[in-house]
Amino acid sequence: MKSEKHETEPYTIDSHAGGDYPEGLYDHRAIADKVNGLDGISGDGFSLFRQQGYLAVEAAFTEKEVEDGLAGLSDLIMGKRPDFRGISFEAKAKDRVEDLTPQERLDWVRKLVYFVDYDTRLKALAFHRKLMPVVRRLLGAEPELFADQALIKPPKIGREKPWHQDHAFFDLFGDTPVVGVWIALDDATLENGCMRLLSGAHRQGPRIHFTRRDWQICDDEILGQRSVAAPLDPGGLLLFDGLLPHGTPANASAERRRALQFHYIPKGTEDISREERLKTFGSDGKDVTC
Ligand SMILES: O=C(O)CCC(=O)C(=O)O
Repeated sequence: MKSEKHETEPYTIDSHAGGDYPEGLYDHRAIADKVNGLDGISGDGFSLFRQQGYLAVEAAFTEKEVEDGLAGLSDLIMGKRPDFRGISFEAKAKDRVEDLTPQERLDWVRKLVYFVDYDTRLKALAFHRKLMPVVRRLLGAEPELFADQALIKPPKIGREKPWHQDHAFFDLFGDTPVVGVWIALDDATLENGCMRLLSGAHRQGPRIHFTRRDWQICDDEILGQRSVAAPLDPGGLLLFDGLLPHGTPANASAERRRALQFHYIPKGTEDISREERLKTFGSDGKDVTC
């Protein structure tokens, strides 16, 4: 199954409320350890993934592959494929999009979705010969690319992505194995919004999500927990379990933070309805508040 989304508008604007968040929500207690290269993942690395729900890998992709990824994104943002409809701007760009030069657009785009069929360089990263065997082993099945996104977090205006489980966004049974791959194309730092993760918390299963600043886990469930930050150099990546709670703070810095994110599921996985998903991840009928 492949999740389909075809926009009819030339672009969209971020529709989530966004806004301020409690101090300390993204404080970290540790920095993620990294293994070197996708070839360097040993049996211990795979065990660590199962235990922590994530594995950070440095130097997974070469400088050239990172440059190609960035060039692919820039071309799509600058409109080199007019038939591509997957650009979403930051809410703050709402009344400005038509006035931006293609070059200015680079710093107002929040996200690109479903682009792999529009750029061969980006597609090559999603199906990279070193990545696929790792994903296959983590899934325990032949991988199918389920979702592809570029998450840009522009300087100064890039909003937070509140704490969530990716599974809560996908119309899949809660026990479907989902492997996420988050690839840094710029330096992802503590300041510009690198990933924060709740190590091991994927083993607690699905969590209720609420519509607040985004579709998210309640802040109170996260505040005071011991989270891990995962700064990465360009070409580094994070492998993570679809049930692992994670989030990123706003980018108040002057630095870009561009990343790719791919999700894989076992080939032939059945989908479910939105209503079915919300029975697991939604709050209705569960006597919970946020
Ligand atoms: O890249 C980010 O800032 C967060 C991405 C993320 O966690 C997601 O979109 O699921």
